[in-house]
Amino acid sequence: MREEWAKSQRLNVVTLYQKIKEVDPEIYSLIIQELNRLRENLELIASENVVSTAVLEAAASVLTNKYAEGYPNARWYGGCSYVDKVEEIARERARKLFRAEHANVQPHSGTQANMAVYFAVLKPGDTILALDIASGGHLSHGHSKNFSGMIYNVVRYGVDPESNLIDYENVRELAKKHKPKIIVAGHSAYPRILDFEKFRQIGDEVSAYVMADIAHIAGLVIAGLHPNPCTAGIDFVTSTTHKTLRGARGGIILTSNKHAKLIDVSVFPGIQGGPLLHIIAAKAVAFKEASRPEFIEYQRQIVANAKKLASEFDKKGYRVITGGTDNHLLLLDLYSTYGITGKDASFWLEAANITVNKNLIPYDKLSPFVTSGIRIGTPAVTTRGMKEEEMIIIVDLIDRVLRSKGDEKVIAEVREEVLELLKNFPLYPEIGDE
Ligand code: DSN
Repeated sequence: MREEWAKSQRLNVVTLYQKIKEVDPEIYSLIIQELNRLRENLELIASENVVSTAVLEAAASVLTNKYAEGYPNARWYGGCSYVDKVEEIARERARKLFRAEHANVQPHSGTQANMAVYFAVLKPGDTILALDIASGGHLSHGHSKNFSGMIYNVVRYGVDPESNLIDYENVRELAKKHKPKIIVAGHSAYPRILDFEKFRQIGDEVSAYVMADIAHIAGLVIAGLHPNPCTAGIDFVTSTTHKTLRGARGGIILTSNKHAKLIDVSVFPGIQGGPLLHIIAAKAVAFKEASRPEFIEYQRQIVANAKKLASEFDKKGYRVITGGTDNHLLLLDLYSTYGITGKDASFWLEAANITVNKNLIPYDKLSPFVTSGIRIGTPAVTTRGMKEEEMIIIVDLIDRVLRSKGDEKVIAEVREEVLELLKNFPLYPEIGDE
């Protein structure tokens, strides 16, 4: 009896899905449909990726049951001996990967990580200097409809109108003029290297804190393919764990010992209650995966693939913002060259099983709901094993859909070719088929 019970509790991903099927067929069916969508689509959203089954298992583990308000060895609840170890391991691995003195692995998301930093050092009305959204900035960097834009006085730096690169002299001028309490270096859609040393210098000149939001480029930073803000004297480094880092969905904050207490208190009890230990375990597993040599190779391929996409689009006459990319993403201006909006393009491409997102481009004249461009990223397709030769095919497929202006026949043909291509790159074969 006991043995049977024990056996029935031994969950793996497959049996877990079988339970959902029994208890909640409606949600089960949606999970399977999403699994099939992932399998049958070319995922080119720059902020998305596909985690390993080890990460999935950790995220679906019994640790979801545990309340553990506080930090390891200083909790408000009993029974935390194992989860304490999980969080210790996650923190240690994060510290090592990013060469940071202190890591907080509790933020539920990148936005919460940013919120914790702001709440740690700013008072309402204080000034933030951050990249504007059309130039690649993020909602939580002071968008007017986000808490950050509502609570703080936000001053924007943009990119140079010609090169579309960050103009550090302009950042310096604005910093001198507005005396921000914090300068934010980071982006959601900027295809070039960020110069953290320059941000640090500017921060020092005006006695401002500097926060680097490396949500998009965390994997590249770990692999040494992008400068590391943790070793450039940046005060606070925030990140998500699910983009190029390829871990469970969530956030982290990296900082120095000097600011450690400030940050920990700001995360808990400041802005969050109990941490999600199952997600922290999944982050720990992803950090372990990210410490392997294969991860560095994977990041190299992400960048090589993005560069290949950029050069192929360029060859076909597309306007690639900044003329290319140094990282995992590129931005295409479709409107000025072909009169196509980002909204239409992403809609047509989705119909052809190619997922991208519409995106503002620098100095965009169209609304954020329409946009002149699309953003394309390579983390997910690289996880599936694609290399430069597949990037050539992908550009051809996208180009055919866009040039046809969403012609149904072309979309149907491209969709078939996408499905054919994806057959060579199976996704989660261990989960099996419905
Ligand atoms: N929504 C993410 C992105 O797509 O860049 C950032 O949070």
